[in-house]
Amino acid sequence: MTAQAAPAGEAAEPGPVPRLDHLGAPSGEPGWTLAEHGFDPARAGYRETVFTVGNGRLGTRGSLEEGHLGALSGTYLAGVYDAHDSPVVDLVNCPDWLDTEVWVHGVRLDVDSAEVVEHERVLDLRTGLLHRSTTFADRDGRRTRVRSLRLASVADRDLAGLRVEVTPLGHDADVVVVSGVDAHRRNLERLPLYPDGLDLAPQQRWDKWARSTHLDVRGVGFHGDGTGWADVRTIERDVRVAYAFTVTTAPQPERATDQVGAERAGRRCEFRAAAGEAVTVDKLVGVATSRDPGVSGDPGERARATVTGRTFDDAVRASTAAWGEQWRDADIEITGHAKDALALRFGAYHLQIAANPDDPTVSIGAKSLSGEGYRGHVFWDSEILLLPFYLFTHPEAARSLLRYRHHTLPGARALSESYGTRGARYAWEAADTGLEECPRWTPDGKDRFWTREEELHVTADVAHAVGEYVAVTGDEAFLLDAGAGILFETARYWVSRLDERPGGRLGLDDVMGPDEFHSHVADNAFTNRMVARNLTDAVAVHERLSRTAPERLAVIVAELGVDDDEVAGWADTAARIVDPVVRPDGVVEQFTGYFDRLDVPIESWDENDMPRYPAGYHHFNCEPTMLLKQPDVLMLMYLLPDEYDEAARRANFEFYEERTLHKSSLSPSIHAIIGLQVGDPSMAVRYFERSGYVDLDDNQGNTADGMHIAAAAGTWQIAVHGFGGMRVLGGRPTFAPQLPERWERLRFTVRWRGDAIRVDLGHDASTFTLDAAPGTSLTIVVDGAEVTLRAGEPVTVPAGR
Ligand code: IFM
Repeated sequence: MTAQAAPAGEAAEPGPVPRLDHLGAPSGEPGWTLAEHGFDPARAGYRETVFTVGNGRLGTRGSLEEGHLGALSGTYLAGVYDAHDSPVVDLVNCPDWLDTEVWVHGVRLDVDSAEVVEHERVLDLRTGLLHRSTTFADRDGRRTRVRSLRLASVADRDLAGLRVEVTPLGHDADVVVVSGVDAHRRNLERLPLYPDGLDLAPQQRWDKWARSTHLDVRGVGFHGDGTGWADVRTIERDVRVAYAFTVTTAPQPERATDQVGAERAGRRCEFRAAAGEAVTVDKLVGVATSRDPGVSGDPGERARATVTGRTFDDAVRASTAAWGEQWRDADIEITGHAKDALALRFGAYHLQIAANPDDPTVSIGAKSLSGEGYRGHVFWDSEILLLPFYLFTHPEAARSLLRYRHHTLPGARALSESYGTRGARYAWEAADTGLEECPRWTPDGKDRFWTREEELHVTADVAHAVGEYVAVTGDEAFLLDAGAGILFETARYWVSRLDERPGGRLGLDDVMGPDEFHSHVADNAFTNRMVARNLTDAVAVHERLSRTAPERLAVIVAELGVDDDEVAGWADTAARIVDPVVRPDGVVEQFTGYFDRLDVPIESWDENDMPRYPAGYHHFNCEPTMLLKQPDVLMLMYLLPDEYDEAARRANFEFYEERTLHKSSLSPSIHAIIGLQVGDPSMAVRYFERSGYVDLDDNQGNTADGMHIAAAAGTWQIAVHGFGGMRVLGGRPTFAPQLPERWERLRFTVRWRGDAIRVDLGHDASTFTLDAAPGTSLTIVVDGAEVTLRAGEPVTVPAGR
């Protein structure tokens, strides 16, 4: 999917913050707001994505409430997938709770049928509130201002709300506001095949797409107490989704009626408003589904209970307070460079609205809940790019991501069985069941993806994440609940999947490493090493639990049918996996025969400083070359730092960097960090921009499809693990700060085993404060030297001691 490219840097302009003084102004603090000035149809899809509001349970795109030609509105509920009418499962575009019409003097106000005199929106990252102010003029020149405020509550993830305020300016008016829920929804399905070079207006962008229907609308209407409702069922998965909504107004309308269509219900409120007099319509929406874990009861009744007795103001207050709590640990602050600072906060905002710590049955799709790109499917992105952000800022959310992999173990087992192997094989693209959801072909049917069959490494990546989680949180109980099951079942898978090599060694044929330009390869270094680590981690955890929790371990192994011989077999298998070929200069061969491929130089870069394909090459014909889509050996060195020293990292960085095209938004961050580790800070700033500005500036032209959420997390990793030099080494948090010149300070929090380290890094000195119960102490390592922190006592360490 593609969208028109945006003018670089536009969203990041700090610019004047509009004075949206109703309903609580946006904070207006520099670095905390994302603003839109004027309505531009060509940028509307991009805005819809970046202005998404959410809470991990639902995400609602930043579409204008009244809709417009070319809009792609969407509310997505984590875990609500359906495969009816589509070749692979979709994250369902659920009923639209924004649905609002505003009529003044009988004229409908929207950007297509009225003139837009002024239009401003501000997303307040601190509060998660999206503020809007639009002044329309009708054909007779009469102006009316429409303002709105919306939220997806973080205090109660079943609750969302919208306030719309209409003010006739300089004229008395009959004002009608219809506010409700539209359950008539479709997912984008297949790109139309347009002749090459056809340039469509943005209003027509989605016009001819095939759409898929996932919802059977069981009914919409109003209860006797005036609460509206919409009740839908996903056709293939049979998940019930219920909405309930209340509409309240100020002042009382002259007349209020319920409008009930086949798939849409709304309250129609008619006012007589004097010039300059505002009418306000509040809508609170409760959402419940039949798949919500840990709750019982009719979804319709639960949704209704969510809105009963609630007011919009209370919802705003509670959610704002909850955001304040979240930001305490999630904030990442840069002083000295406004755009970099905004890039990090914007990313941290989107990462927070993507995760739900309370739902262990869902993970985060490649576009979070902000769009339909990749159909909401879950990739290795979750464990490798996203997890560290949550691990160090919100470990409860990290735990949920991993619990999702445990929850979907039955699907992973079934997937393994379908390939004739044992244990659990995680899907390259997963959704609600853990079964494989990755398409085989490009949407036009021309090119074959091999990721589904061959990107096996995701299984080892999940296992790796289990170890990371336990190391950082110290949550050993997680191993008993879920982690051991994941490790044992994945270890078992590898034993049955590995291929024989001469001399009793083992390897893997027909795989694809993270670099998706090369399929059907043998002994991809990344995959082989990660598999070996998966096996040895399983053995280590088995050994540890046999000492610390033998009775619980006995239950786990009995359930899985694992015995001591099998565990010994994992250790033996790990030791027999072939090591990658390493050249005398230390460069690791990405897979067998890689060094014999054509060495095609990268010679040009686009306006966003991203490498262009060399002439004649594209995504599907780089196989015979040494060109990389994204880091592979470097990713290995990033994930397993104890296996490769600095000299190895440097040699491989120098070799692979100049052959990497970064055709994945996951790519630049890893290059930035490894570059910093081997002493190349100049390149790191360049890579920071490539990663951090990808959605802020829409520099890949496809932000309209949803956020590149892994890039947001990768950008956070550049700041914390790269410039902050924060790593867990020898079981301790270590820091080796090297800030770019254009930053003055970098501040963030690292959650560590239930406590928090507040980190404030500078060029000359850095300060660390342990936020923990009085009397607690913790030893960290800064620039190679031990530093002991005591709760509440800041310690300042001069740079480069
Ligand atoms: O998981 C990634 C993959 O590494 C590159 N293509 C996009 C996927 C989803 O982000």
